[in-house]
Parts: sequence; structure tokens; C-alpha cells
Amino acid sequence: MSNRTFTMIKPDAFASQYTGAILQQIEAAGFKIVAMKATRLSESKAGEFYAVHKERPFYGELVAFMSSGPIVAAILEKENAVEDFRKLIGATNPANAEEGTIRKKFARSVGENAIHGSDSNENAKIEGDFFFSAFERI
Ligand code: FUP
Repeated sequence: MSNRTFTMIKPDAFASQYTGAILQQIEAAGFKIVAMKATRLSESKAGEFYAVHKERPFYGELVAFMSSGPIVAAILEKENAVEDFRKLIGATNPANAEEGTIRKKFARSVGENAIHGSDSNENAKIEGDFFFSAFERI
């Protein structure tokens, strides 16, 4: 069991100025921020990050959306981080997300769904390494 996960506050939530409220909910749930930056993905970087979805019909839209504006990327630490964080953010489609979850509160649609959370310990490591050097983390 790993104790770290990776998250992004996506362009929709960043543009709506939900960053502070979302980070507050993350910290209140017991996650410690061990790396964080505001940045913007180029189309090519967004395409690389979501390469696993390359063959899916929504890939083009996803890449365009994720490169459409600034994001906040962070590495978070907590016991059972990956699973607990997936619970905190809720279902991919906010219409199916449980009451009180970050996506229920802040997401607009399945495409513009406010926040990313790694789906496995392996991907948490890959995704954290994609954004942060060793020098940039606590
Ligand atoms: P999640 O792990 O909950 O972020 O969801 P997925 O890995 O299945 O999907 C990654 C991203 O692709 C979602 F955050 C939004 C986008 N997506 C769509 O735009 N349409 C879909 O039907 C499914 C996912």
C-alpha cells in the first residue's frame, strides 16, 4: 500500500476560482500536500498525460480541455491515499457522484469534472513524476 497520490485541479475549477475551496476540502480530509504547482499543459503534454485514453472517442476533447487553461498539480500524502482520494472526489460523472464529494460540488460534466485523482499506486507514481522533480517535493 502506497501513501501518496497525484491530483490536478482542472481548468474548469481553476477558472471558477474553486482552487482554495477544493484544497481546503482535501486538507480537511487529512491529506498532506507534499508538492504543488500552478501550471498550464500544452496540447502535447496533455496528450502525453492521457495517452492511455488515445483510442477513446473523447480523447481529442479531453486533450483540448486539459490544455485550455491553468491547472494546479499536486502530490498528496495520507494512509491509503489513492483509494481514499478517489472516494473524496467521487464518480467521474458528477451526476453519479455522491453528495459532498468534490466532483458533486464543483464539477460541471463528465468532461469538465473539476479534479483528477490517480486510479492506482503505480499511476500515482508515474503521474507525480510527470510533473515534479525530486527537488520540487517535500
Ligand atoms: P477518472 O479516473 O475518474 O478521472 O476517469 P477516467 O480515467 O475514466 O477518465 C479520464 C478523463 O476523461 C475524465 F476525467 C474526463 C474524461 N472523460 C470524458 O470526457 N468522457 C468520458 O466518457 C469518460 C471520461
